[in-house]
Amino acid sequence: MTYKLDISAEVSEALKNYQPVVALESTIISHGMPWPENAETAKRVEQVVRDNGAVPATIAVIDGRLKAGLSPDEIDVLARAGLSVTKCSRRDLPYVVATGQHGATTVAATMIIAAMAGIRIFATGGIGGVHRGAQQTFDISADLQELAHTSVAVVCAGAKSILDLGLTREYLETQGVPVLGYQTDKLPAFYTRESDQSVDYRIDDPKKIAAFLSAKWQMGLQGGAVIANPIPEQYAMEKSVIDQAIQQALQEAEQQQISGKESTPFLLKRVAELTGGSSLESNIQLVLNNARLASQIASELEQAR
Ligand code: PSU
Ligand code: MN
Repeated sequence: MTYKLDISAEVSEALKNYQPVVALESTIISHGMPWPENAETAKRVEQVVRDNGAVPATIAVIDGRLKAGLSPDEIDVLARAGLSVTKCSRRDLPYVVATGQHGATTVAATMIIAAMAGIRIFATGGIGGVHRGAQQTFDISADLQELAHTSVAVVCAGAKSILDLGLTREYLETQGVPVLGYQTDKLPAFYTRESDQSVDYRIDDPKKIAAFLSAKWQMGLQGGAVIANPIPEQYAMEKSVIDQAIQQALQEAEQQQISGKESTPFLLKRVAELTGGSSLESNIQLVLNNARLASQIASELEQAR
């Protein structure tokens, strides 16, 4: 059998005309937020991309076909089905393709399909990383290896402190993945604007971020980059509140022996439950904020060509 990549008419037209395109992931839809906020957010994010002069390409697997650009109905299918949709990272893609199933793509799998389609900029909430306790569990997200090899830049609000941010930084450094801070010197920690980790380079202007990426890729330095964009001040959460929720979620995960691909969704869900609706609103707002910046960078990258 051979795989099928469906690039939507709108996305394919944009790519043909060298218009900016921003990839968006679907694990955040099926596994990252509850219905109906997940579907509403996915559509709002697409609208923010359009409002900022770029074309959105939400990425997923539908009936075994790779998709770059989903219809509103396809977004609803993934959003309603929620956790019953297979969470797809690099390892899982062949399974959903070969069996003709739906797949909600993680950062890693979204990067793979974006690269196949010719899309270089991707906006999401947070990336996977090295988990706390990875010294024992070896739990390191495949997102980090993908960033090492696949030439797509990921705009995110840093990573949640369910992860070990220091080890995540070390891993990215070893793999040669640059971590850029947009208007910040500190690596953001998703719900909060700062962590105790620094970024590699602070760059305050989307045009200069585009210049960085052009320089990297023109030199043939394959791989991605992390563009860390802090959550807007007014939506940031109190550090003590979020730290407490994360502590408890980690403890429960250990007690219930949650491991493998279940680990991240379990922790995200528990943190959201423990902090009530406020974390969901923060989560939505930071994704919209990342879509805005990604669209600006994608526009600058096309203008620079
Ligand atoms: N972090 C978040 N929200 C998310 C994810 C991570 O704050 O929705 C999702 C992304 O799709 C990411 C995936 O690529 O979890 C990482 O999962 P794992 O750790 O199993 O690789
Ligand atoms: Mn893992």
